[in-house]
Amino acid sequence: MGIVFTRLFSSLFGNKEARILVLGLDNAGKTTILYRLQMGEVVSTIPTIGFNVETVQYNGIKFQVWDLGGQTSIRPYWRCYFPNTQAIIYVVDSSDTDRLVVAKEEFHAILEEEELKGAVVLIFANKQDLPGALDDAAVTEALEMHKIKNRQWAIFKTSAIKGEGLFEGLDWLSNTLKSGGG
Ligand SMILES: Nc1nc2c(ncn2[C@@H]2O[C@H](COP(=O)(O)OP(=O)(O)OP(=O)(O)O)[C@@H](O)[C@H]2O)c(=O)[nH]1
Ligand SMILES: [Mg+2]
Repeated sequence: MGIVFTRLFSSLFGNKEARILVLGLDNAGKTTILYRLQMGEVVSTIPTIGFNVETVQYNGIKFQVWDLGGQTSIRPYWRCYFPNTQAIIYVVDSSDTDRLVVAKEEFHAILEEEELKGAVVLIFANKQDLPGALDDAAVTEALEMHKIKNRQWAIFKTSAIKGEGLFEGLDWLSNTLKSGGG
């Protein structure tokens, strides 16, 4: 089936599919989050060179979740994955205050991309279990979210290690996508 027909067919029968990119600096916790969502477990990770992709069925949506490596040298390859993306999960290490400026710059560069214009944005202020982690309001400010116009977005405090906040975020994402976002 063609992609348009597949989407129509899926949405008619309540089996919506969504392609999600998980982006963020290296060490933010993207891969840990992916496997927490998919398996409900903390896996031990190594830095991702390339990508991991898994399917997560949640709240009537089949999410195809792409977790891309975040190291400086491989960030330029993120754009290869941009086409046909309905949502971005942007993961921030809320305890890595030294690199929040870099995290902000990469984030705004993503939002400038034509191919991601329609994508909704879910931010995970991750590693809330660590001492000194900034809360959601502080991460919102650090990412300069006030500059963002014409975009559906939300931020959630998460701890991938403790399994907190992730499914609350996915609830928001699935409801937003079902009501026509992305
Ligand atoms: N304390 C704490 N550690 C976390 C959390 N999430 C991830 N980590 C740890 O942070 C480290 C990096 O996690 P990854 O999931 O590999 O990070 P990544 O964003 O995939 O990194 P790249 O693949 O290099 O882009 C690992 O040691 C994780 O166990 C969290 O919520 N709290
Ligand atoms: Mg990774």
